[in-house]
Amino acid sequence: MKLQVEVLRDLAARVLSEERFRHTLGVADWAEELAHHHGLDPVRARCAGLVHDLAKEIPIKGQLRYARRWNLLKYPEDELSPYVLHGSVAAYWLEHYYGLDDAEVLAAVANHTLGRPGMCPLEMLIYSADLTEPDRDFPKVDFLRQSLYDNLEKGTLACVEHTLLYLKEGKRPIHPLTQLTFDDLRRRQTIGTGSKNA
Ligand code: DGI
Ligand code: FE
Ligand code: FE
Repeated sequence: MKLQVEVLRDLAARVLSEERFRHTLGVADWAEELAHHHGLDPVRARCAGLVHDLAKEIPIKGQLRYARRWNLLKYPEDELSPYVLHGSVAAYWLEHYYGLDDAEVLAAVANHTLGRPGMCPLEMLIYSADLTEPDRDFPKVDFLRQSLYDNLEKGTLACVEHTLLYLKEGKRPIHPLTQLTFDDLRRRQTIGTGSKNA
């Protein structure tokens, strides 16, 4: 399937609750704006934003069933915190049932909750836009939005750091990919390649 904003928007509107659809539009708008600002493809950013949470409202048992059937379980923690699976379930669904063949958009959808080491700019954009879309409201959100505007890679590092702190404060288990993503982004900053892709 060629990337068609209207098709993906209609799909999201059909599958999601009103509230989740509103969040989805917020992510799509903000990701598109950041993409323009950083010289990335705004259509891809909008499309990935529109479909990133497509599997979020499937009951958790169903998400786990799909993840097992489609071989998407990679870490023991995936089953312990199965609500982190909805990105990879959505990406598989979009690729295999809707014929979406844009590898970057699929990766951005798959990795929007946990990230991964070596994220491309579109993956960083969706991970971060998801956390900082206009409806999000927490004390540090304006700081994170500004950081993302200034430098996508540094801003994404700040977003992952925020997620780590939030999970630690809530005494929730840290998924290995969240920690690996943080370590990778920090290493990229310290070896001085930080702004190349931002
Ligand atoms: O789907 P959204 O709510 O829009 O946002 P999301 O896909 O980023 O999911 C957010 C949830 O994912 C939030 O409850 C925190 C959780 N999460 C992210 N990283 C980790 C995590 N949960 C655990 N246990 N461990 C993680 O490393
Ligand atoms: Fe999500
Ligand atoms: Fe989301």
